[in-house]
Amino acid sequence: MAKKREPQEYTTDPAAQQMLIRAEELGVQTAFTRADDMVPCNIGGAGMCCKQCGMGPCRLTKDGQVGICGATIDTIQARNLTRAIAAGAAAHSDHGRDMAFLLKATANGEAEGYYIRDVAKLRMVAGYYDIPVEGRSPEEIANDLADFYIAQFGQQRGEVLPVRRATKKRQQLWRERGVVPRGVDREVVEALHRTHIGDDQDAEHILEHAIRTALADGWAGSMIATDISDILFGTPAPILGQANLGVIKEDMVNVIVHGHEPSLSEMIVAASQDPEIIAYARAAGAKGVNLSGICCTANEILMRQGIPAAGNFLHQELAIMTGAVEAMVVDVQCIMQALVGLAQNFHTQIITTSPKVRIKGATHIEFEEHKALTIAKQILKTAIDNFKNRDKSKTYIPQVREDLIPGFSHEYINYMLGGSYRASFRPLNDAIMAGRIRGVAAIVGCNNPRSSQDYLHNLVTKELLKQDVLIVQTGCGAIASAKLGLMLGEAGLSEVGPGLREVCETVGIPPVLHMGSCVDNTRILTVLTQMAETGGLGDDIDQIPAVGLAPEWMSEKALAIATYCVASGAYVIFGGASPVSGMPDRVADSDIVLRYISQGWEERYGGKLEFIADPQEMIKATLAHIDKKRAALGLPEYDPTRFGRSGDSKMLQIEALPLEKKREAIYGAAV
Ligand code: NFS
Repeated sequence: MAKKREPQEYTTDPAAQQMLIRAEELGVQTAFTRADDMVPCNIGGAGMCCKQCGMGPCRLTKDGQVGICGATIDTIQARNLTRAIAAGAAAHSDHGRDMAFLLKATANGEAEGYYIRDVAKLRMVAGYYDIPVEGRSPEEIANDLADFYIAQFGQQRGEVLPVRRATKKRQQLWRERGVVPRGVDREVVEALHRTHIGDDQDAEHILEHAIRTALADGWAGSMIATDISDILFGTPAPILGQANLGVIKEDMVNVIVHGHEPSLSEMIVAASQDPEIIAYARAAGAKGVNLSGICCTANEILMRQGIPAAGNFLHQELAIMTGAVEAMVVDVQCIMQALVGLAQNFHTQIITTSPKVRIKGATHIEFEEHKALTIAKQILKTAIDNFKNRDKSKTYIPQVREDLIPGFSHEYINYMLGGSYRASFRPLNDAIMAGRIRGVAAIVGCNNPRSSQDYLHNLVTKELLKQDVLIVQTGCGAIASAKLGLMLGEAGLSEVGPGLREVCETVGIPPVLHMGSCVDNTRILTVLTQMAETGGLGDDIDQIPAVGLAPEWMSEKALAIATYCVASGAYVIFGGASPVSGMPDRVADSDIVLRYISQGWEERYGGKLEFIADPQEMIKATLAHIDKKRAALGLPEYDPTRFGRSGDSKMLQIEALPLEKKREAIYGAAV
């Protein structure tokens, strides 16, 4: 059995620490304690176990050993990784498909409570695919766009068309390598086919299809999901929000929405503001209904409505332990089965809503878009009816919460840099070219109870900020920074390098930009593409001084994201353990795949995937890559002392100096 850790070792979040002490008092298990009890299988963990057929599972632990069918270690590892990527791509893309059906139903007046909120985005997206917009109603355009998007999933031949939104050079590269996805579903199905017993048995060939499958996620399934969420619920723009368990309120009916699809959560937000529901809650003795979110559902409604986030992935059990949550409403993905058993210690109802997800012991209220508002109200009334069952003696809400400003969609970043008439990435490119901003890092992904919650995220984020690296975030990583207070204008600036600080002060942005849920990682692809097209930083993503990091990854979706980012030209660093690490000290050549997804992919796509457990090494590798890309572009070497003389804070400091010191501070000692 692994060593049992103390609450302070489980997490760096003070609210979570309080709740884990509470868990010990109550004698309940959590993912943190289960991780202590469950030693990971080192053979499976290294990708060296094949359980694709009934002759095995075959564990290849000796030099030169092969499976019963003769499969070699690299074939097995490539199969395992490709299957994980296919599952991740399937999860994102099935979400995208459901959004496309919702758009269709909305366009045809069949989706109760939904309407098209962002007509400008609808017209813009339709324009990418030559769908006529002039003289047509939003519903007509939306109907055609929905049909077009639905067809992208089942398309059999040709190319998925959102790839047109990549740089010309990148599209060309994908075509030359034969990896442009034909249809989203086709690539996922083919990934499963190729990795079945007795099929594709050349690791590099299998991994080329992993690239194609991941591209079907990033440049189709997920991109479709983000587009439609913006069209139906509004493209995010900065808004004030809060994060952490302290957003749960003692005197209100607390409902937590958890999962991924904004279709349900947005409707629950609407229902919670309905006078009928507010009156119903008051009649039950509460002040009203207090909504908050967990995981990517949290990000969806935080970005658009400012609904607070109760926390990230590892907060789901902790929220229930507050004893103050009347209902946790879940849809799909990242929902722990342990919630139901844990909730039995309290009065919390776990309500499943998706036709795809049921959990034994949970209440199922199936969500259906045709009666969405009615069902959302029914869910809230179920929660309100449960308020009377709350046991005050079991209530414990840690008073920890932070303010934040989320809502940095690529459209908003473009606008904020240039205003309505000059919307452009030019100022960002210029700041990178001058060296004010050293480079950009996207720090995204999950929590993983194998490491201390948020520790790796926050350590890497804080260090890169000091090094003048602008950070964009999504998913549970974004909530980690939010809880730390790094997403609030000036609040995040005290620890930021001088050049980056100047830019943040001039533009009026926090140094860490919250760009949304994990599906919204496609916004990062769009930003990088627009940066390449703006000029000065090469002509494709692989030339930009940028790195993607997922320090605490755990889900298959994260692997799919990593792979489409690599195929798009990015260097991606994952923390924790590699699922294809092999044991090269015991089995020679068990790291062929590990090396291939780094050097091999870099030669082919200009991007690479590496697993680096040590955070200091992660930071070093990030900065080295950024500096290497700067040098390749002929940009000046990064110099931390060069900037930081202007900017609001500097001017305020200078203002406070006596006259003679002022002159020196502005012009330097030599003047
Ligand atoms: Ni992303 Fe979002 Fe969080 Fe990981 Fe799960 S919620 S889709 S997978 S755990 S970041």
